[in-house]
Parts: sequence; C-alpha cells; structure tokens
Amino acid sequence: MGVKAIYPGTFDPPTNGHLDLITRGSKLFDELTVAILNNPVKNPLFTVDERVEMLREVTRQIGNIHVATFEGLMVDFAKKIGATAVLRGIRAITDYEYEFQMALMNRRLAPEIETVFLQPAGRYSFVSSRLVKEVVSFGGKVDGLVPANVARRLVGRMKRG
Ligand code: COD
Repeated sequence: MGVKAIYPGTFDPPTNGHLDLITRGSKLFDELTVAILNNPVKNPLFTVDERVEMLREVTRQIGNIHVATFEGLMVDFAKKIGATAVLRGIRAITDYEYEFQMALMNRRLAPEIETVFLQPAGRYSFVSSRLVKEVVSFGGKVDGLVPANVARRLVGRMKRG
C-alpha cells in the first residue's frame, strides 16, 4: 500500500518555497494532498477558492498531487482522507519551535500520524507568504519568489487595494 501524505497550510499566497516542498514531497510519497485551511477569521488576502486555483495551476504538471480545503482539526482531515504522514517545511531554526510544538500536539491527537520535515532549497529559505505580500504592497518585485500566476494575482490585488 502506498503512503498518503498531507501538506497543510494557509498558502496565502503559495510561494516557490511551498512549491519546492510540494515537489520534494511528491517524490517521497505516493500521494500528496495540499490542504488549505479554510479560516476566514485569519483575514486572508486571497479567498480559499483563489488559493485552490493558484495551487492547482502550479501543481498541474505533477502527477500525484491533490489540492483540497479543510476546516477544523488538521489531523481529523488527514484521517478522513487516509493520510498517515504530515509534511511540513523548516526554513530556519526559528521555524523549529512552532513546528515542533505543533507536531507533538498533533501526535497527541492522532498518534498514528507522523510529521515529516523537509528543508527547501537554500534560495527559498527566507521566503514567506507574509514578506511577499509586504514587498508587493510597497511596489517591490517578487519575481522568482512566487510562481508567475501568483505574482500576477498579487500585483492585481494590491493595485485594487
Ligand atoms: N520553504 C519551505 N517551507 C516553507 C516555506 C519556504 N519558503 N514557506 C513556508 N513553508 C512551510 C511552513 O514552514 C509550513 O510548514 C508550511 O510550509 C505551510 O506554511 P503556511 O505559512 O502556509 O501555513 P501555516 O504554518 O499557517 O499552517 C498552519 C496550519 C493551517 C497547518 C495549522 O494552523 C493547522 O493545522 N490548523 C488547523 C487546526 C489544527 O489542527 N490545530 C492544531 C495544530 S497543533
């Protein structure tokens, strides 16, 4: 039986760092579901449907990737789709504390699910959705840091204000 994994996140918006992790995960797991948390309380820049579209566009070339949304506990969604592994990214040591706490809490909630950490290519280790939005909001360029379809939507969104 193949290993099914879930890559959960906010993806507001997806970056090349996320895409790097998805590409690595697609080689490691038989099936990988990119799972976007549907949480309007977080006041995201992009609607969950827009994030689904952007992620579907950039993962179309990769065969074993699915894109889905979830609400509630991540481990409940993982169980629902039969995933036994959770993929998360560690960019730098500063990510580690938060990721470590979350992994152990998730293990307490669902001991059968393992969290697997991967590192992106070094050139993406400083890239975050938050900084990308900030740079674009002040007119800076993010070419090479996000996929082209995401860059277009970001610029369009910021222009409309
Ligand atoms: N390179 C590599 N990895 C990266 C990069 C990059 N440049 N940028 C981000 N990542 C990694 C992040 O470290 C993270 O592992 C993943 O990609 C997704 O990142 P984000 O920022 O889009 O997503 P988060 O961290 O906001 O996602 C948090 C969740 C939605 C997964 C979490 O809040 C959750 O599970 N919520 C549901 C409720 C729940 O189950 N709570 C209990 C948790 S213990």
